[in-house]
Amino acid sequence: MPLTRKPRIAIMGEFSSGKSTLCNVLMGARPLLEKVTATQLPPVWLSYGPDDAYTMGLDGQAYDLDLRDLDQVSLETTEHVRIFMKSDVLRYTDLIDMPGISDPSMSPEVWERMAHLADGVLWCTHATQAWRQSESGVWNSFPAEMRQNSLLLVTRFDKIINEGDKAKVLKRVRQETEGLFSDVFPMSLVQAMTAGDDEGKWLQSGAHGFTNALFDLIHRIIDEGYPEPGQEGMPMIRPDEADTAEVGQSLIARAFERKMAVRNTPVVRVAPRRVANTGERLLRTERPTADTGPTVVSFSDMFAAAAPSKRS
Ligand SMILES: Nc1nc2c(ncn2[C@@H]2O[C@H](COP(=O)(O)OP(=O)(O)OP(=O)(O)O)[C@@H](O)[C@H]2O)c(=O)[nH]1
Ligand SMILES: [Mg+2]
Repeated sequence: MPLTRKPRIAIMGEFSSGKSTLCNVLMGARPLLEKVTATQLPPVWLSYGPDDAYTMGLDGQAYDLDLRDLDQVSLETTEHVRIFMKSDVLRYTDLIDMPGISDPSMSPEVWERMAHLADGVLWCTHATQAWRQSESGVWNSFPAEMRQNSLLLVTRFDKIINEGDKAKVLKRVRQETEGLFSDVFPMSLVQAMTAGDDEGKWLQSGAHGFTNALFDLIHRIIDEGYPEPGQEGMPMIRPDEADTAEVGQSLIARAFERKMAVRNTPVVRVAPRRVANTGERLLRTERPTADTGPTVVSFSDMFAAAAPSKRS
């Protein structure tokens, strides 16, 4: 039975491993999020909706939050910060930007009490010290069912200069995390964030493969999830309609939109016909009808769709 609410994807990892930068890459650069990156905060739960924010206190009360006061949010009395904004990627999933798992300036309780909310995790591990014992310890304490809904990002990959070293790190991390994540992606988040219309840079950043995997993951969570208690029999959650006033701030969101069009294309069933076995493997991709646009989302498609920006 499918999920009746949006999936919630937590972004986790050691401190300074790129969690908030990843959030920026997903949502598109926004001044607000730069502030989130710069401040010691409890978990930040991001959802789609008209601009609004509150803090949820440990006393169970919600308190209005003016985002200009973000740096005054108390770690001692706040369970999480909730921010609503019309960022396209949030039409598909909620995101929870977690503090670092062994941040010396913060008790693990700060993220532990929110961890149960996550349906899946994007785990950021710092390339030059990837997959430390502390990370493996925490991840092993999570339910095994979450592994297939989670991706491991080897971030700051640009910090490893030598190609041989890159391959070595990736091989070791893949070996040590075998079966623990649905997939592993080396990424340069800074490169992805600053790629602009430079296709080479975007591809080199690793963001393209990650985007596809994330889209699939979100839909797997929806398709294979469970309805909220009391919502059994309710229809499956669908992405919010795009709000024309506020369009596509990230290339990832643009790519999602194209992939969504393909996903929503009804599959036309035709009688099977005999095909001579030529030994070639047939590509099992859905075939879009003529008016639904390209099946393969290329960088230039995404960028053409993203520009010109409607934000001014
Ligand atoms: N070169 C490079 N720098 C990166 C990359 N990802 C993140 N950084 C930088 O690393 C620093 C920390 O990144 P954040 O995104 O704040 O890390 P974080 O995991 O949110 O950190 P905490 O919330 O403090 O635990 C920032 O200065 C980023 O610009 C990357 O892929 N390459
Ligand atoms: Mg952060």
